[in-house]
Amino acid sequence: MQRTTHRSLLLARPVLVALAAAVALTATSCAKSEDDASDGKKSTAAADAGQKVAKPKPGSKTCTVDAYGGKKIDLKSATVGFSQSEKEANPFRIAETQSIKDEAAKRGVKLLTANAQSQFSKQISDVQDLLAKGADLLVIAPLNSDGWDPVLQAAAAKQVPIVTIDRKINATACKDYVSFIASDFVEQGRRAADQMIEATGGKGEVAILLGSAGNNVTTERTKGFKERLAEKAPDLKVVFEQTGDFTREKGQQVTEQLIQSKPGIKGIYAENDEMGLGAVAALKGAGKKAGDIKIVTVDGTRNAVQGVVDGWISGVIESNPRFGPLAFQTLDDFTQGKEVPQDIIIQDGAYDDGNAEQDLGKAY
Ligand code: GZL
Repeated sequence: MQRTTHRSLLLARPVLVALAAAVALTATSCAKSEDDASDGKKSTAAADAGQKVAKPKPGSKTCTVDAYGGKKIDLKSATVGFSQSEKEANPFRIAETQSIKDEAAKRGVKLLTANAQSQFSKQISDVQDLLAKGADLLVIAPLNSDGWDPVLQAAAAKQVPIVTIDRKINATACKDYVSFIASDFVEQGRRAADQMIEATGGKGEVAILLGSAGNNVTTERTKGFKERLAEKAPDLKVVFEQTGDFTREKGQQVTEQLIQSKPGIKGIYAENDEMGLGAVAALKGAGKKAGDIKIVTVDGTRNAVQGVVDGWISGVIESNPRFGPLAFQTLDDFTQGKEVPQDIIIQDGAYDDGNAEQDLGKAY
């Protein structure tokens, strides 16, 4: 897709120190940090109550408004449009939207929001509406990774820069969108496998409740999980995989089928907390006791972390939804002409029986 490049700026290339500043994110930390968790040590002390810092993905290229073909604007006088993908029944989405709203309010930036209610066709029309309403900049939390061309063309025609958060769109950075800010979903899968190996002793049969199809989160969380099992616990076999569409209802339905068809299943990896909580409901309904089947989930919602405290869930890998500060910092730096990373990784914590109780209040 061609973009007219308006070289409206003679930019001194900002030094990389501006880049480092652009990705500093201060947020209330909630669980043991990725570094602690990666060595597999149980967290005994409270998680670092300090800061969580996002970082440019190793090897990330940068983008400037000049290279992108945008125009320099003052964020304070701009209108930002935010497109949320899924209905806000899922605490991940509630927290994600709230983070965007809080940061806009903190910065005094006018914000327009839309929610696609988990319907991709609606998300496309939502973004078209945001452009029609005069959004100067867009932050998009995509439902799917493909099918974005109409939006990219419409935004480019109006020279409206896009920052994508959370899930990836299959397009070109610093051309179709400025930056992509997200968790490392493959690493989340690896860390979930570590917790599953610990919970099950590394032997037996496990099931995966897959996320919804058509996005990178599901494929990458599955990839990381399977890679780690093969690497560290080849006797822990995945014998069942079925999507629960990232919803609690479907997660419960699929788990009810699972325990009928695989009565010897030892563990369930749910690719998000909502499905994991659905699995807990199914096990309770089948008369199982807490811990009979080990459950590991991803997100870090309050109910799932309570499930760790109650013994129904063995571990939760956080998927940090607090994109607000980082998304607006990226927009601010970009519109001022600074270099911004094309790929930014937000740091995630984790919960297990070593820290869930003391850190419960920090889950979302
Ligand atoms: C992950 C996000 C996922 C959450 C789910 O960043 O895309 O979508 O893990 C949500 O809870 O449905």
